[in-house]
Amino acid sequence: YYRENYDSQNQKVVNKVVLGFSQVGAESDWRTANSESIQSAAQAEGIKLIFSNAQQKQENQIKAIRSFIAQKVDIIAFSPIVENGWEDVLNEAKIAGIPVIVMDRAIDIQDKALYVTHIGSDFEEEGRKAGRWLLEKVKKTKGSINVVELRGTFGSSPTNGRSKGFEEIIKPNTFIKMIGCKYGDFMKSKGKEIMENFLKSEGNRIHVVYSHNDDMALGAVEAIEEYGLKPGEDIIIISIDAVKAAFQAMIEGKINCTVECNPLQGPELMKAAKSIMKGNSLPKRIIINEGIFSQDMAKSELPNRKY
Ligand code: GYE
Repeated sequence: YYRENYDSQNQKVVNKVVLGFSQVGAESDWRTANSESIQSAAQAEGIKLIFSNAQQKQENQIKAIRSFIAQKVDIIAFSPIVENGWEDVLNEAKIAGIPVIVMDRAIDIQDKALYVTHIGSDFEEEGRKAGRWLLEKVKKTKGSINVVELRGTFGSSPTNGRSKGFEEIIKPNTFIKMIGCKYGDFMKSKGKEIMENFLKSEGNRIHVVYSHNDDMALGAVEAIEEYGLKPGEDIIIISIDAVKAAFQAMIEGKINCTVECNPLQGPELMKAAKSIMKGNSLPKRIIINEGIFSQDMAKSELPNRKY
């Protein structure tokens, strides 16, 4: 995909469109699939991609965006690690005249004109789906149901949305009790660690784990097994993302359900980038459609999974 320009001698120069993308990190299977989707879609569309990994640190993302501005890229896109703190750097992009696309995670900003569009999932709805599934699962049980929540990254939009949506469904049902929540940055190792701590303090009182992503759920599975309980039977596990490894765990009976969050957003991003270059306007919000999968569907669905 090309952009035409005229140089100082008024000669036409044709360059590939350059997209600077600042990625969150490489914390999960979801993220790996998302990065691959962006890289292959850029190649397929002939867009030159400058890809930068922020290792889960906002300051690295701010630096990356500043370097995209310095390199005079055509478009900047990023998946913001956390929701707040983007005013300054996005104002710098605006002054440089570079359009910005927010992808995957959302930002919380007053001046909505600082980005063109936000492409990504509805995290609150994912949380509601998880909550509704749990309600259905436990509605006939007697006594209270104790839930621990493995949250993602503090201040990130998927964490905020997934907590909020789940709570909205669960709260009116007072027999379901949230007995603890901890942040595990969407990483398997941290999911395991925080689950170990929950088991140490709460032990057999835990009936349900609600994990904000599959990697942390898989870490929790290990912790529960090492503790001598059966994940998926002694403790119900609800997760989000629906990556292949979670399907494998569902087939083995160790995760009960996973809400889909589709990482294959590269083609949508390139489509948006091309529209912007053509001067077309875009909707402020582009939502990715998603489903939910439980153990009974895992075997038949696994061969269809792309990530
Ligand atoms: O659920 C998690 C990843 O931002 C939606 O980030 C994404 C989340 C995803 O690390 O696995």
